[in-house]
Order: sequence, then structure tokens, then C-alpha cells
Amino acid sequence: MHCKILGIPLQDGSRRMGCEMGPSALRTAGLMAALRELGHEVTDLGAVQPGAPRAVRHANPAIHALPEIAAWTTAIMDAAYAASADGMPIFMGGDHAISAGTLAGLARRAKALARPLFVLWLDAHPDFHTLDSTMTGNLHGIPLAYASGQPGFSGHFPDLEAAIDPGRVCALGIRSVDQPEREALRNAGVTVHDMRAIDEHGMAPLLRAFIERVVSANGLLHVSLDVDFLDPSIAPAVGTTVPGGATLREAHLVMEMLSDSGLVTSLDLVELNPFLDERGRTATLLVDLTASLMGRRIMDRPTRSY
Ligand code: DIR
Ligand code: MN
Ligand code: MN
Ligand code: MN
Repeated sequence: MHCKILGIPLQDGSRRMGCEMGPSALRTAGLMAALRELGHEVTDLGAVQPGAPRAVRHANPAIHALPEIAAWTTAIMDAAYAASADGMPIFMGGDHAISAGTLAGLARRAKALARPLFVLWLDAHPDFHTLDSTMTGNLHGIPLAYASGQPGFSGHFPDLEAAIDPGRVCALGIRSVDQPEREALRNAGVTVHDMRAIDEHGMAPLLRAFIERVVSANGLLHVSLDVDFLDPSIAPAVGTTVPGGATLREAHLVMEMLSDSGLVTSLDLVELNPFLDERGRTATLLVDLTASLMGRRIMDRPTRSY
């Protein structure tokens, strides 16, 4: 596989600084070397640059940094579209607001290829707020809603050339949902496997069902990994820790099953805040999870045929 690494040092999606250091921390933790050891070709495409902030306003007074995020989204969308022409783009955030752009660019790519795009959203949060519903005003809480064409973004965010179909999104690991998101997710038809579902059924059957849908549709599969998907005890370097998250083995199992499927065409690594880390352990864990996704195994095992 040809891995194309992009740094997206955006941190305006929340009010806490630090995520702009995410790409540096992932490089320092050895992301490139880990991929090369697995036999992949790696190209570092450097950092995405935001355009000049656009003079956009919104009636919701809580919203933080809308002009900046709108400008970033345009730049990220174009970068994601270009990088996804071939190979496997890996988008290093930056906070989760980067995914407004990555998803929009990948949806455009999927449309050009006439393939359906599926999204696996690994997160404590569904990030399904609109500009009207967000209470915190932190725009890392909106990317999935924006990219799936929920109402109210027009005139504030760049228009979508193609939206993702919310019916092809699976959110896994969810455990912090705001009331307006709950109803919107249900109406949009997003598949939500919350932590309770994972407790009851286990990770494997839930993920396998989704993978089988992607196989049947001959889909592209984007994985968006928010650090807070992981339990804070193993991944402290995130501004929005929520207890009760995925364990180390649950997270690796997800990556190993995805790797076996051979379906994943792009990846976001987001919300890493190195300022909050403990001796680099969260950055190192993200590198190890990426390695599992890209083929690292404990022992060889027969390939499961999907
Ligand atoms: C939270 C989003 N629901 C909000 N929190 C996130 O601020 O609207 N944390 N995305 O990662
Ligand atoms: Mn998120
Ligand atoms: Mn989150
Ligand atoms: Mn509006």
C-alpha cells in the first residue's frame, strides 16, 4: 500500500490549545517507520495550510471560530480529494473539525469513482451537531452532521459537492450524546453502537456486520479515529476524556478485523493533544493501532474471507 501522510494542525474546533501539535507527536512516535516496517511505501505530504478566514457569521452566539474552521474546511476538502486519487491517505489532526473537510473531500472522490463511501466513526461522541444545535459552540462537534448534508450549514460552511450518506455511517464506542444529536442521528439513519451495545454483544459481531455491508456494496471505507474512543486510562492525551471507553484489546481488535477485510481506503487520527500526554504513551498507542490497521499481527493467522 502507498500511505500518504498529511498533517492538519487545526485546533480551533475547541477552546483548548494543543491539538496543533498532533502531527508532530505522531511523527515523533514513529508513524512513518511503523508503516515502512510493514512494507508500505510512505509519502509525507507535509501540512495542509488553511486559507484566509472567511467573513462568515451565524446567529448562534455560542459558536467559536467559524471563519477559521470554514477556511480550513475548504483547504482540507481539496487536499483530501487530491490525496485520495490513489493510495491510502492518513490524515493526522488536529481536532475532529478536520473531518468536516476530510469527509467532504472523500465523498467527492467516491462520487467521481461511482463507489459508495462508508464511514466507521470511532469516538465517544457522534459529532452530529448542526450550527444551530451546538450548545458548546465547539465545531469539533459538527463534522459528521456537516458532511452528511444535515441542514443549516449552507452559507456558513463550503457547499458540498457530494455528501456522505448517513445510512452508510457506523458510529462505534459512543457514550456521550447531547439531546439534539440523539434525535438527529435517529432521523438520519446512522447506525450507532454505543458502549452498552459493545458490553452486551462484544466488539466483533457489531463490527463484522458493518464490514459485511461494505463488502456487499463494494464500498470505500473511511475510518475516523478520535482519541476519546479509547478509555482515558490508556489514552489520556485528549481534551474531552469520557470514562468507560474501548480497552486496548477492543481497539486493536477493531483495527485487526478492518485490516483483514482489506477494505479501508483512508484514515483520520484526531484529537491527540500532546500537551496532555504522559511521556508520549497516547501518541505511541495511536501509532500501534495504525500498525494493526495496516497489517501488524501478533501471530499469522488464516485470512478470513469476507
Ligand atoms: C460535544 C462534542 N458534544 C460538543 N464533544 C466532542 O461540544 O458539542 N468531543 N466532540 O470530542
Ligand atoms: Mn470526535
Ligand atoms: Mn470525541
Ligand atoms: Mn444558517
